[in-house]
Formats: sequence, C-alpha cells, structure tokens
Amino acid sequence: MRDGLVRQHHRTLRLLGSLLLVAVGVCATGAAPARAAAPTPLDRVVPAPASVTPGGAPYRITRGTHIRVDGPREARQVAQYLADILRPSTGYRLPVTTRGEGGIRLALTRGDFGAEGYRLSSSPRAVTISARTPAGLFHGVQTLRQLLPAAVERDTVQPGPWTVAGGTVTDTPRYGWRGAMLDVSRHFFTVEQVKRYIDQLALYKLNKLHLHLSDDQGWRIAIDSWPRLATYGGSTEVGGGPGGHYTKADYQEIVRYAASRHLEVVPEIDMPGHTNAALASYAELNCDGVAPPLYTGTAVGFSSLCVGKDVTYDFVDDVIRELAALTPGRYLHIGGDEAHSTSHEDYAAFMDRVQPIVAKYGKTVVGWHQLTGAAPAEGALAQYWGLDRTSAQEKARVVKAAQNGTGLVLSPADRAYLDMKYTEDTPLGLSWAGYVEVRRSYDWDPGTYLPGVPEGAVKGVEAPLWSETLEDSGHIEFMAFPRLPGVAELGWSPADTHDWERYKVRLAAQAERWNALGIEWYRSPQVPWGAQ
Ligand code: NGO
Repeated sequence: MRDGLVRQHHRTLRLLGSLLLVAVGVCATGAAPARAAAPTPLDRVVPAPASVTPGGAPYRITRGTHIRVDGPREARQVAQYLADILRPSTGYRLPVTTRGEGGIRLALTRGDFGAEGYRLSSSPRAVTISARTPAGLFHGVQTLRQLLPAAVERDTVQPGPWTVAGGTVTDTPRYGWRGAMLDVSRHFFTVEQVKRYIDQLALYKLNKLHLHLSDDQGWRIAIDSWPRLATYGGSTEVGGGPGGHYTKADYQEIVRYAASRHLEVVPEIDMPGHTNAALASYAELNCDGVAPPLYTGTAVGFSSLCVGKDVTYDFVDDVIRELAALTPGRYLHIGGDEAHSTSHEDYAAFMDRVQPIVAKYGKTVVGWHQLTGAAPAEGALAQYWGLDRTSAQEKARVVKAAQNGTGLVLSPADRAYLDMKYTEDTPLGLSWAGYVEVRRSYDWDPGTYLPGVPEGAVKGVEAPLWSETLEDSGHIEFMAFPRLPGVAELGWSPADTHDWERYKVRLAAQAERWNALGIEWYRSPQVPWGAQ
C-alpha cells in the first residue's frame, strides 16, 4: 500500500524531469514508516567480515537509484550481476551507469585490498564498494546482498524498504583457496544443476569449484582422442541410471559461468585408482587387455590403470592435454586417492610420470594427500581428507611434505565432507567418517589443524560433496546447507572472528535467504533458526 503510494507519487514526479527523480529518493526515504524493520547490522554477514565499523544513518535503495561503475568489462559485469539480483524483487529499473552522484557505486581503486578484498561504505547518500579487482567488487556485492532484506532474493516484486545500515565493512580473505567439490561421477549433474550450485557457492565468497569428473562409475567429460570414455564410460552411474557427460562446449559453459561468479574450475581426473569407467571403455588400458564391465555400485579401491604399459601414459597425456586446453584455471587435480589395487612402487612410479605431464601442459598439480606418499612435484598441492583417526604415520607424511614446500588444501572428512550424514537419521549421505553436525563442521581452525604444518603451507579449505547417494539439486542443497557457509567462513574470515555462539546466530539469519532462493536445507537443532 505504502509502496503503491510512493510509486504513484513517483510517476507524477517523473514528468518533471530527472532533477526531481533525485528528490523522489529523498522523499521516499522520508516516508519510511517508523516501524520499518531495522536494517541488518553490518556484522550479520557470513563469512564474518574482517572488520566492521557501524555508524551513521542508513542508505536506502529507491526507484531513483542507479548503479554506477567505471572500469573494465569485468567490473561492469559485476554491476550487471548486482542489477540482475536487485531488479526483480525491488521492481526498480536500477540502470547501470558510468556517471552520476550517489546511488550504488562500484569502484576499482588502488587501495590495499589484496586480490579479493573490498570495502563497503554506506551512508544516506550512497553505498560504495571499492576494490582493487573485479573479484573484490564481486565479494563486496555478496556482502551488500546479505545486508539487504532476504526478500531481495525473490524473483517477484516485494514491498521493501531496501535499507542498508550505515557504516563501513573492510574485508579481505584469510586464504586464497576456498573451494567446493562436486562429484559429478557417482551421479551425473547437468550444466544447469552445476550452475545452480555455483550461484550458491558465490553467495559465500567461495572461489574454487573442483569438479570430480571421473571415477569408477562414470567418465563425465568428452575427450576427442578417446571418445568412448564419455560415450560408453559415461553411460551409467551409481544405481544404474543413464549417467551422462559434458561435451566440451558444456564444460566450457560451466567454466564461463563459474568465472562470471569469480570461481575458478579445478577439474579432476582421478588416477591411477577410481578408473573403472575408463578401463571399461578401452580394453588396452587394462594389464590383461580385458575390459571390465561398467560399474554402478559404491565400493572403492578395486580399479587401477596399468602402470607398466606405455599406452597408459599416452592416454594420460591425451586426457590432460585436452582438459588443460579447456581449462583457463591454474590447477589440474589428478586424484591419487585409494589406489588400493596399485602397489606402492607402482603408485610412486605412476606419479613420477604423470606429474610432469600436467606441468608440460602448463598446469599445477593437485592431488589427494596420498600423493605425499610419492614425490609431489614442486609447487604441487595436496588435499588432506584424513580424519581424527587417521594414523599418526599418515599425518606425519603430510606434515613433512608441507614442511618441504607442498601446499595443503584442508578437507578433513569428519569436518568438511558435506556428504557425511548430520546424524544417524539423515536420509541422505554416508557415515564412514562419522556424523558431522553443523557445529562440528564449523568448529575447527585450518591454521592449527595439523600440528607441525608451517603457517604459509595451508592454502585454504575445501568442502567436498560426494554423490553416491545424491541425485538432484535438492539433495545437494540439503547436504550443503547449512554446513557449506561454515566451511566458507573458515576459509574467508580471520581466525579471531571464530566463535560458534556468535556464528550460529549469523547462520540462523541466513535461512530466510535460503527460503527466498528456494534452497533446501537441514534444520539442525544446533542452530537457533527462529520462525523460518
Ligand atoms: C573418499 C573417497 C571417495 C568417496 C568419498 C565418500 C576420497 C578422497 N576418496 O574421499 O571415493 O566418494 O570418500 O565420502
């Protein structure tokens, strides 16, 4: 009703020209009823910002607001992305402009923001997001989103008001690697489903999308020189469904979309184990020359490429060459976990031959932490997926590699694995690493998690989501929410903001946003959700 009046008021004034449009903004602000909900406090954001200085009167988005941006195309794309979020729910035009005073402003500046940091300042005249890079602007936009009412996420016009609390947020991430992994092999997910997840990752300032593209149950990426990998090796999935694979164009569309959300795609081809789909597609890859049948179960550790055959390395070279050519990002993940059917000597010999191939095609090796049992290449990263009960010997190997220069990405299975059940009653997921409730997944410190690891060796965190039991976006979301934002916070926020009691309140406030976005989520009893 009030909004209707403001709209009518506005229509009349529009006739009087652009000068008066500014007046409408002021007038609408003045018309705010006293009982309008207080704006979201600047520190009620996930991940917790590095520094918040509240103060001053709020800013309000009105029918007259424009989004001003100057700078390269990537910066304008961030402005466009923001406009696309705000327009449907506010019903305002929100033109993206290169000049004008006040309004929402995205500014690339020289400041001391780091590669991904930003500053957001809000006052009655303007909200300004400043950053050194478009990625920083993009992360600032995520903060702005969370400072607006959750209804801003809806795709139909909502009543507002659209107020941003006054003050300044200055923010920069703790780690450069803030990842999520999606297993598209055990069950295949379409490009649209992957895009939906990408949008959800972006909301929490994640910057890496690791795609587990091959496993025993399915090969999911077209490789021209070995076409049966996708057409045959990709033709099923866990449970015997039809599976599927990405064409090169599909994969590039995912890469492009991820980049538009400032996420880098890290493709993984798991080897030498977890390769039944490849072994089934080409008999010559098997030591005995006999192709096994396709596999639709969930056991692990039974398959291996034939380490002693030269054709194995021709195969690996072709796959890595084609995949590297499709991947603008720096990393290529070669798996290396659970090679239980490969002897230690063969495993080490295989990694010695394969890692230089990755380097030859200009990429940096990432491997599961078993790679530290071989000789990790210089600059390689190891992804730690152990858990409390992992043997001291295995942990010591990882720590030693870190001391010798191997960077670590931390994905402890009993903390960061999003496919673990929350409790014994969780209808989806696995429990080999135990039950992982929301507090457990949040309440650890990547900086001190593995004692003896030098500080700079921890490159960040990643939340893997394995899909043995997951078949659609609803399943993905139910396992990721609410744990994913917690892992994102571990990767982004300074260690001194870590506090479960405060975190759970900020987390609870996110639920209304998930509802507005249609995201499925698990209503953990550990979190004070309120009325949502
Ligand atoms: C393990 C295993 C995967 C399973 C996953 C299920 C790693 C690195 N290898 O994690 O094959 O899908 O557990 O939680």
